[in-house]
Amino acid sequence: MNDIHIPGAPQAEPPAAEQPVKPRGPLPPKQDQRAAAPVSPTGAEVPGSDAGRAQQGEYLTTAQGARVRDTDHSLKAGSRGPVLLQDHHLREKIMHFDHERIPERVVHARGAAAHGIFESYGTAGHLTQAKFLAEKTTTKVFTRFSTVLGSRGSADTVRDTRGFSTKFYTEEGNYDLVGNNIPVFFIQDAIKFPDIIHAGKPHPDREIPQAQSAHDTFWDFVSLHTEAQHHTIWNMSDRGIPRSLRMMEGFGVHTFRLVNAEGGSSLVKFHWKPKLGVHSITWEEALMTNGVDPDFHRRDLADAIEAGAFPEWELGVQVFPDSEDQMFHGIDLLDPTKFVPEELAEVQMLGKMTLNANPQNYFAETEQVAFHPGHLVPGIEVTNDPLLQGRLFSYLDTQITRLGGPNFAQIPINRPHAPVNDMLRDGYHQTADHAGVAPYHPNSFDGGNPYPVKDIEESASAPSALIDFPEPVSESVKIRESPQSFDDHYTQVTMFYRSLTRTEQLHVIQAYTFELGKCYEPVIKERQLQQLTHIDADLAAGVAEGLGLPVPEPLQAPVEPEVLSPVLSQLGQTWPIEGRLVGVVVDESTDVAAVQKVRKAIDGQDMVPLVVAPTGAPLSDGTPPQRTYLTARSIEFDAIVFLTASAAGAAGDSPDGDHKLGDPTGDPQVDPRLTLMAAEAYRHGKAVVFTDGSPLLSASGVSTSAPGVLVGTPEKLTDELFTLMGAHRAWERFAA
Ligand code: HDD
Repeated sequence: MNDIHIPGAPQAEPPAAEQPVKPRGPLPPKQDQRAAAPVSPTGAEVPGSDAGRAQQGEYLTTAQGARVRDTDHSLKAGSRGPVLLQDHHLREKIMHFDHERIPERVVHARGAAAHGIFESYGTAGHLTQAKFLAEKTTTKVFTRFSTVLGSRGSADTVRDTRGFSTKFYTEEGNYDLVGNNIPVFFIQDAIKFPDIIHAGKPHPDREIPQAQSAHDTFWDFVSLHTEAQHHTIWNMSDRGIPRSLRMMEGFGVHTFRLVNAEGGSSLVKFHWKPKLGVHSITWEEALMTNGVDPDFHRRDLADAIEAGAFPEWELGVQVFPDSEDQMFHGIDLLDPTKFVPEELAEVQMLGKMTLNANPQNYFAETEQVAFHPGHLVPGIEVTNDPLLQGRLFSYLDTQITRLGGPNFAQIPINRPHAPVNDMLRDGYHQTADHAGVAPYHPNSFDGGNPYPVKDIEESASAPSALIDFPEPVSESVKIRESPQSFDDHYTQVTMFYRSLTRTEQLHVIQAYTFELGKCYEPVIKERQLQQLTHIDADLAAGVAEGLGLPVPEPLQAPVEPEVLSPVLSQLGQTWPIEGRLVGVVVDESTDVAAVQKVRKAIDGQDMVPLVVAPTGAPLSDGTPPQRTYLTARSIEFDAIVFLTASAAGAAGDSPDGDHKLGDPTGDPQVDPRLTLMAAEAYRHGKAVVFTDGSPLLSASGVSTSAPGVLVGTPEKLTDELFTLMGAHRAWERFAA
């Protein structure tokens, strides 16, 4: 890891801010203070040189570059008089402020992004002529993660699908893979996209709830529109509440067509596989996090990158023959509500993405980036999936409203890294100063440039994008209906549920029970229960019991799935633990040597130790704590080491006196905030370490014999702790 910026770790003291002084004569030119003062929230220097900054120089200027003497007072007719219209600085400043906001994305409004690289293994030449996949190359990327339903200011850990969009700046033009962390979608035809989104967004009368599917209109739609049941069960599973953006899979969802240099084609589904594995939080943690730290996921991503724990994903494809019927093991590859289990088609890895730099400016990059599933390069094409076909229209269209005109490809974050020689001219926000007089083809000015590939290259297979693979088109009539092969809405839903472990199934049951429990209309709950009877009898019975409703008679029995897909489960494996956060809780009596030993061991695993102390006062060796009992809450830690040897911070001693959290009836010798922290971490299945005889154990109700609870000399228990963390949770503590 880089040694400079461990989130929350001690940082060099920033220089004290200069006090404003009243100038007595001309001020000496000021030095640029940015280099001296850390500017990121964790104290790290913002990457990028000053030369690249839009704003330069020591003097404040107007937008026209004229120096400004005073920016704190408007020009008035006398110090108590009215403001004069001629004050251009005032008008320009206010005018610009008034227009700082642009419309947020109609979906996926809340997002966080990072820059990185994609290193191809160079093994895909037999599948595609796309150079960034076929050759062993490195391509710059920008990846934006998002939630779907919430507004830009909503919370991160809501139960929702996550967007996973990557822009590859290839030398053959930009390629966008605009996917989700769930491999199936709610609907089979794009014409229904406004319907599912209207149903999922807040109710139009009161505009509540924010960023949630736990309400009547959502469940009304999915219970009436049965093809949505598959995506919905993924949302109700732990996949709907990821632990981190770094610990999510990504899926292209649709089937795409790859074309190789010989013109041979294959159908593929894209997969992103996170190096850290797929992990989730518990629902209680999600609810708490939304209040305690609504920026949990974006903070985690930015901190990890800043700490040098760069997240990585492998990109792979499942490959299917480009057959006439485009079916695979009875699954219609054009149906976006179906996925192909990895047990039937393995994922072949093509390369690795590493996210290694945070954006410098959120608005310029994360907000203005414009993805589009139709941004394709030679060798990658779309299929006739009706959902994908509609997307090809929507993404171009939406940017015109969102980014204010048709020239959004010229915004720096959207600019291709390949030469651009289009014939698009003028329009709002045109920043190119096009030379030449003939932006049309053919022309006899401008040397006839630009030429389409076919006018230059003789070979029909010369690389060019959007080559329209000569796929036969069925001799059919115009018709508004889906093929029969789209009709089965339940078998894969049953397969998904039955592929999970019992612990995960219980989470699914609880999630449905919670969400339907938030609905007001009995008929909607009953209708969705009816749907569940078509998926799995145990699922329907579990949810019905929680809702206190009878289980409806199934109108059709669940179909026994031909295969299960155990790879869908998050349990039972061991994963890398780098980049995880471990709380190290101390009190006045803690031996600082032990603290340093534990910190060092954690740091040695490329994890982040965060010291939690009674107050912000440094430990006896001068180490400043990163959290206090007041600012820390269990949800931000993956594991906690309690080095509190004694009866820590007895009630009443704490600086915030009566305002302590926790159970006032507990052991008066133990700070209730620690009791709460230990009890929560225990309840959420996290690994916890206690000193021998810690009064915290009995006060928090933690059983010393429970799996994942270590008691003894904490600095000697770190290896055991790290092994426990590799499994993500002590799953045995959850009901099964
Ligand atoms: Fe979409 C944004 C993913 C179906 C219309 N979509 C958007 C984003 C992601 C997805 C990740 C955020 C991009 C970003 O970070 O800027 N969308 C999907 C997936 C789909 C899907 C995986 C199905 C497999 N989307 C879909 C349909 C339509 C749209 C069927 C419309 C017919 N999506 C949009 C949009 C958005 C968008 C309205 C909003 C902002 C934007 O495009 O740039 O055009």
